[in-house]
Amino acid sequence: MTSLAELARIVDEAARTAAAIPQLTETLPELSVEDAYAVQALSMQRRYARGDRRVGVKMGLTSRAKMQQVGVSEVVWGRLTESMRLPEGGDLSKKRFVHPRVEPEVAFIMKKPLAGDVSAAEAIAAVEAIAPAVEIIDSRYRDFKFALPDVVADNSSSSAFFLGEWNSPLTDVSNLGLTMEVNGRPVQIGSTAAILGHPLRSLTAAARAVARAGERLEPGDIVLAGGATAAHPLSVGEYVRTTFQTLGVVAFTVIE
Ligand code: OOG
Ligand code: MG
Repeated sequence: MTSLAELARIVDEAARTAAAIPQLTETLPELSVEDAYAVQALSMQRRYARGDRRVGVKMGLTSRAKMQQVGVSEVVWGRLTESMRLPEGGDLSKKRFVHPRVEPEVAFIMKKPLAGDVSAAEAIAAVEAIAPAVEIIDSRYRDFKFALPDVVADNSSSSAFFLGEWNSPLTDVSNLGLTMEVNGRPVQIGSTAAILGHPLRSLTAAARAVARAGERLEPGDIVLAGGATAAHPLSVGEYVRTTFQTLGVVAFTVIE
């Protein structure tokens, strides 16, 4: 039986070198979700050992559109690192990724620790600010196809993210319209309500998820709530601009 450490090495190398791999469940159909989270944790330790740093967590598959697009119907989570955060308005180098896609999200930044079973009121009281965000996801599996344990082991496809301006934590984000345009043409239209009915539910889910792994959301941590629409596959030359009602704009350009 392949060790969890060996699986962590495989997914880490695939991400580091942007080289697609077969699904782990092809050869290990019995891989449990619990073991997959252990693989994720081990693979992230390899990244930290190379000098990267955890800056928060991302929630995934928190909207029906996302679940349908990838055929997995469970909420997942992963870790965000410093090197994944890219400057808003800047470039995204496509060659660093296997087959990147972009999706509109909402980001929270924490001012207090949060973990375990918390109410929405407790969660928002721990938030410093809220920003419009886009996540760049990049499954390391061939053809962007995976089962639940595969995607979990692969840090839930996290690969990069852009944040817009920070807004007051009191901003009502329950149902904000958003439009993602590529070279001026709308490719996705939606609402933050698609994220578990309210993005704050994603934050309470994040607090529960990290506690199960023996961790906390820490002051300064960023939490990405999950894509509100299906993700858009990126091509070189695309200028992607996402406008969120009230929250603001996030834009970037895809380069070689
Ligand atoms: C899995 C990660 C999902 C989201 O926001 O729903 C995700 C994937 O679609 O590759 O990041
Ligand atoms: Mg996402």
